[in-house]
Amino acid sequence: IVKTRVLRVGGMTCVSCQNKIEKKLKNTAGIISAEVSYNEGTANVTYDTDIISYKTIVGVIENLDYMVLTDQ
Ligand code: 9UX
Repeated sequence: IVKTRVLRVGGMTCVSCQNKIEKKLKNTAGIISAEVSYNEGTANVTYDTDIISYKTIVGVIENLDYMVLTDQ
């Protein structure tokens, strides 16, 4: 099953943060597409639930030292 979720990400303080998170998400198995916005403070992630869980995606972002505040 393919799902898309929008996560609210805290801790991005410049556009390089956005690119760093986006690159990591795109290189993560099971994530089909990822768009991170520094301006919006969001990560829009489309993923295959057979391969990766939502919790694992949250963990990928947190391991880069950003916070997932809520999802919308
Ligand atoms: Mo910008 Mo983000 O100088 O980790 S890259 S703060």
